[in-house]
Amino acid sequence: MGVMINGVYHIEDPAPESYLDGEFKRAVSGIRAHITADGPFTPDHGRYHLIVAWNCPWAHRTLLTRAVLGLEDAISVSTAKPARTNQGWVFDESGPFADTEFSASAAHEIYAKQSPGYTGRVTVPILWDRQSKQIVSNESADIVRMIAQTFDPEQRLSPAQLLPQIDTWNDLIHARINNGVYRAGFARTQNAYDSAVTDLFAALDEVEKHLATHTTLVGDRLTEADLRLFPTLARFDVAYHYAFKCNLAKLTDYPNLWDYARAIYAIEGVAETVKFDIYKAGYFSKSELRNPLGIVPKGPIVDWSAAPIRKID
Ligand SMILES: N[C@@H](CCC(=O)N[C@@H](CS)C(=O)NCC(=O)O)C(=O)O
Repeated sequence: MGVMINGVYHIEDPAPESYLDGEFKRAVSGIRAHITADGPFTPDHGRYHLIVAWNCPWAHRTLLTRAVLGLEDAISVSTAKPARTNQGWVFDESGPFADTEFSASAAHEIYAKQSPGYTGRVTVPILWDRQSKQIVSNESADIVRMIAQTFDPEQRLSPAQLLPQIDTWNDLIHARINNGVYRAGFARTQNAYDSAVTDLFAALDEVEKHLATHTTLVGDRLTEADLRLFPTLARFDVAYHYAFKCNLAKLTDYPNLWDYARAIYAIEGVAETVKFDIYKAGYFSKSELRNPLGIVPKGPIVDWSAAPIRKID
């Protein structure tokens, strides 16, 4: 996997051990500035540009936030191709996978614009500030919260009184579900896989139980916590169930989670952020470890537009 060191992209991480274990990791703080009312990054329409990939679940939560708050015209987007190459996330010269902001051919070119030189992974999403010509943040959790809190005067997705509950759910969802599917799919030993998959499905059982008596995760209304769970649910049956061996059950086997997922899908703007074929193209792209022939399965056939019982708005 590629890595950026002092602003220069390296196809292979030259020090993967130290990157994982110590010094190199310490140097990688990520880019975590914040948009605030007082600035220097103020919530101005037309000022920011998001770089995403449709298949990336972390990017998906930022797209969902933008969509449900109706900020499509306020924050522009470039979308990388679903399959990464040795250049990492790459773009076409034109068409839906072109970078409309910089005409970049790879996301690392955007990180290279950061000064002082960036050291760390070349991940999406990236939130770029046109005014100061730098990346504000490459941390999706921060991007979601800063958009929800500063671009929406009513703070509908993260109201102050619900933040403690939202954060409790966010922690569970992040560790055991969003990241849980990756811990299962990327496990290199049977033990690591067994423990990840057991914990993932225990967490899904907890959410299923909660949704039997609640419309959503917090306050019977749509919050940031729902937008952080939804990307994993949307990818579950088409990708994680097969590609990541998360196969103790499908999303469609959980009556409450499945109804809840369709109710979120039915919210205005959400369906436009969901691209099942691209999830398949991404998660089943050629990989020596997981899918050496790069064959993409045809199914499953799932009817996301079936009317849900609950209504979320
Ligand atoms: N903490 C980051 C993680 C983002 C992330 O890991 N994105 C993946 C794609 S789904 C990526 O770009 N990985 C490339 C790499 O690690 O080299 C966030 O939530 O924004």
